[in-house]
Amino acid sequence: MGHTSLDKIIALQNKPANIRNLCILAHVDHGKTTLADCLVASNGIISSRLAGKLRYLDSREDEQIRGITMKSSAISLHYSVGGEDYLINLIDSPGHVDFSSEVSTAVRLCDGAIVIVDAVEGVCPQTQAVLRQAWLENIRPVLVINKIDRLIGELKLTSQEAYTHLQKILEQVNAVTGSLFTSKVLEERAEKDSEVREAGGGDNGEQVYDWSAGLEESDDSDLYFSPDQGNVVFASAIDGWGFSIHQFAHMYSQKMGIRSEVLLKTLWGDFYLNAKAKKIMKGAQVRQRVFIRQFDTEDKEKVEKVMSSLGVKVAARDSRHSDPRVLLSAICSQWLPVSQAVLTMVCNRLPSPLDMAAERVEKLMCVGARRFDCLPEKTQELKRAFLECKSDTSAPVVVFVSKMFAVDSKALPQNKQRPLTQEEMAQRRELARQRHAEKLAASQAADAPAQPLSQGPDVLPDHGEAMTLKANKVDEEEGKEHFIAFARVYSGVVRKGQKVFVLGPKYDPAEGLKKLPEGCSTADDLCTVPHMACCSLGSLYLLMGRELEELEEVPAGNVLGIGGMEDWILKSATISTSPACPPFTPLNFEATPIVRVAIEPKHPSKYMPKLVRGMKLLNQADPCAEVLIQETGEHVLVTAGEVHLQRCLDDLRERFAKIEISASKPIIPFRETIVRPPKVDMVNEELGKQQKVAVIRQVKEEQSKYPETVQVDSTGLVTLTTANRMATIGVRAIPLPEEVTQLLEANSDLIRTMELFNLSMKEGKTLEINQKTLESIQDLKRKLESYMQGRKWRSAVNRIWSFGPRRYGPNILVNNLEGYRRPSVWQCLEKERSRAETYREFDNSIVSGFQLATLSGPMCEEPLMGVCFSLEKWDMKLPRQPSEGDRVSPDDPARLDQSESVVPTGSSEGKRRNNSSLVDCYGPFSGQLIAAMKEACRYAFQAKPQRLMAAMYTCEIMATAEVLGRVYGVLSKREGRVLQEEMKEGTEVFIIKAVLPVAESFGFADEIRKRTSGLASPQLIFSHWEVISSDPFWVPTTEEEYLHFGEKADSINQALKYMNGVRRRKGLYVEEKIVEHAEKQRTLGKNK
Ligand SMILES: Nc1nc2c(ncn2[C@@H]2O[C@H](COP(=O)(O)OP(=O)(O)OP(=O)(O)O)[C@@H](O)[C@H]2O)c(=O)[nH]1
Ligand SMILES: [Mg+2]
Repeated sequence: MGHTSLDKIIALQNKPANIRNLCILAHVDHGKTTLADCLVASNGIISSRLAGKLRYLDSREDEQIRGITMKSSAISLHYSVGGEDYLINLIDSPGHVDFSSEVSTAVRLCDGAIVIVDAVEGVCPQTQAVLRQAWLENIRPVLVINKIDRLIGELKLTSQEAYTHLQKILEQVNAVTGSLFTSKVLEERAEKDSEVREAGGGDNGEQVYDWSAGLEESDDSDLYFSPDQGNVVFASAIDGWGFSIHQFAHMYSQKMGIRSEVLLKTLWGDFYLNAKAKKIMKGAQVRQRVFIRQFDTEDKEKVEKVMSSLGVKVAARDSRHSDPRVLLSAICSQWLPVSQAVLTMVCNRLPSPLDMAAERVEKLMCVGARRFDCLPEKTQELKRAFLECKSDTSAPVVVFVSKMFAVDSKALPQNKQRPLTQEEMAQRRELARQRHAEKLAASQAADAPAQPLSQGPDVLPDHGEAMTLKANKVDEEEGKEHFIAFARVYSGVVRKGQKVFVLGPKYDPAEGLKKLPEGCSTADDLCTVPHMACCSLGSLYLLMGRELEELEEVPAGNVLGIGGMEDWILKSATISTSPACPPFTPLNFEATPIVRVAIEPKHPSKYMPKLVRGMKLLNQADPCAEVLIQETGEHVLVTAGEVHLQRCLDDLRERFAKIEISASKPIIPFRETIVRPPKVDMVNEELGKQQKVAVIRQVKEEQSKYPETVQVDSTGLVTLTTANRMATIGVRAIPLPEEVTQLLEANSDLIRTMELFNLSMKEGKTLEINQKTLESIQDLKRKLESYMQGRKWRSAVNRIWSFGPRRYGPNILVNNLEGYRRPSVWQCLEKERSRAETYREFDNSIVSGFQLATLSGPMCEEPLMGVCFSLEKWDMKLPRQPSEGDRVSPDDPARLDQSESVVPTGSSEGKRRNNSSLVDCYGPFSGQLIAAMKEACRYAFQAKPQRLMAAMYTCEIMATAEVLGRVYGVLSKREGRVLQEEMKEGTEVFIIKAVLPVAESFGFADEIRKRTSGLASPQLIFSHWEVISSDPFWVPTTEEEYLHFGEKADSINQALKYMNGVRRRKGLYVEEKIVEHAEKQRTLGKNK
């Protein structure tokens, strides 16, 4: 098949029933790009000899060098099967976990996915992650089990063993799908039940819950992968062959006259073929499996026979090649081309844009906690447009942009050298011939050497000049990166230059519809609605891997690139011609950006603006990278991992800033927390029984830690008075149980929604929260109650005052004041608000103080985690109502603090007056209270044993027995901990699961790779925070400790090392002795 013409593709774009939008998903290195190569080669875009070696879609240089894909890229292919022509919009995605955000951007635009699994490695962590991602976006997957050649070539399995091995892989994949399905059914069932209960139909919980009931009713049969269902292909992408059971069924049915339906059911399973009887028998001992035949390429005759019976012709140089693999691959790739097997499966099994499920549309249209039926009517009507996927002019245009990517201006079709047409080529040939002839003539007429060459060739230099002119123009343009929006049309037709609304993620169609006049269109240029902009689309492009083709219009159901949107879209956006269109739900990103580095140009004075501009561009071009300017003025880049960081830095250097930059060492995040007092000392002796040697010293130190205005009692209650002596507060810090901290971490979004609700209540508005979110909140509360039990936590959950930092963090403030009943944070769950509950004045200052205290702790100004502050005392001596004369002028600073503290309903007027009198020499009272609360929290925190928490990665390493020891060596050197080690069935590979502190992880992957000669390469995924057990402030106190560690106790304290590192970076005071007994050391050195 030759190169498909652009016209053909344009024609196909108008037939949504024959379009397949799909992406290739898999764990890293399972062969996505190699398979994509084979599919691309089937369209003649690259030569089939190079397929698998070229990795055409890995267009970046570093992708080629490192051998991993770093971005998702799309290509449109043509395929015909069963007399129908199909347009396949294929997106290749990266498998490395650092780039998992690119997978999210790809999955959003597709209706289906090819999930690849390596036949040897089986289901790996990223395989599970991508299956989940596909599931969350409601797209249908098909399976390709790749690298089957390795089963024969490397593992040397017999066909029976290979069958069992593959069967196991299928089971693993289906197990993942099954668990996704089960959790969904259970969720739906719970939802239904609660709806019934809500409607009053429930039996008050009398009935016994039968959780499996929902499962039995729901049909999940077509979810699973099974060769006889036609959703599995076995392939060896590198050799270009692959097949589905259907192909063999077809082949055998012709050969043996057995119906192919029967064959389909029996080719995969416990059956064998009795060749003589031409019958299929069950329960075979000797099974003749079709999918693996071992060729003996040495046996030339047999090869000839096989080739002729298959009708395959192989080029002479292949058959003579010394590597038998070349011949094998040449035969197989002609007999069973992988592209045919995969693309047939894709066309038959994956849905077209017309088959989009209503459920998926609703999910796309409902942002956050909103319900679909709460959306404005006009918005709900749009659902039909999605489902119909119509491309007539009356249909509203709906486009989603999932990412912006940068291309060099040279790569744009406008600036590219056009390939010559046939005529032009003939013309040039003619010119060259003329020139040649004249040259000949000139050399013959040797008497006229000085004569310039005749007229004819002059045309050429002319031509050349035009080219250089053009090149110059391109050079000028080169400085500019062009951004192209990676998008899909869901409804309507987009045209170049069309006017559209660009909707930001916070746009609310209800508000938009209210503000814009009835029946307004994009042509009216009305742009006063927040989060909505009006602009015209730039050029439209067909994405062809490394190339772009310009298009005039693109109908619904297609993936496309849109130029000229960089001023309107940062990373992703929804584009529509209808103001009723809601912004799509944000993409699900699996990776958390965690590696931060500070960046600086080599010559800051000269290049700072260039760096700032470059970082801005980088931010736009990468779905996951974050750039920010810290309070300290540093420019910080946050990335998902080391490989991602490297790519971002390269991009900055070479594309976006084009300057030399230097990056700091990664800034590692920590958390600060408190723990229960330990029962044993550092040498595992019980503390109570020991004689404390250094008690006196300690007590002295303890006292000197606190200023005079602060009192700390023996239970850790800190009492503090504001500077003007008007208020006294008492705070105690208590460590939260670990489960609670984890629960709060996991539910931060939910807590944020809840806090939004509470804030809007305070302002007298109500926010609609959907039933599902309410249930999750209820569930969160229930879980918190079950974890927080015992005397200490009595009714603590109901008394939660706030969460922090930023109002949704993993620390809580509890109201333990006698006689203050404030509205609960759980008020969204309450049907009615009790009247007795009102906010006390300055309630907000207490919250602000708590927020500040939890944002940066006393150890090294890192955020707190897992700490509960209980406010036990809050006395205020507020002066009486001031007289009129006390009023301050309007521009008095006292007015400022009104905005700071949101005042509860009813008392606002009173407070405004009070405030003015509270301004004393110490500044506004609310500010003092904030400061006092913050200080009190810090001292209360310090009164308890403090610990640092380190961010931890998990990693899975595959290694063979020989290198196992080395892997362990590297892990333990870097403070890693092995959680699990198991042998992969049927192989000699061990799988090691381990956790590793982020602080020790830099260069880890490289080191492992080097130490194991490239056999093991781990991927690090952020998993959780873990308390570092050593106390950074530890000094020996007991006799045993003195004996063990000596008086100075200068053995390495990991926590102290980390803490001082952070303090030093932040320019905080670091207490350490630099040189001790310097002379002695010098003499030691001499004696050596
Ligand atoms: N033996 C064998 N090797 C294969 C096969 N397919 C791919 N490979 C090899 O596997 C390695 C990874 O292939 P890629 O196509 O780059 O893998 P990928 O899934 O795109 O990797 P990422 O994009 O980095 O996630 C390459 O060295 C390929 O040569 C196959 O069918 N058999
Ligand atoms: Mg790849």
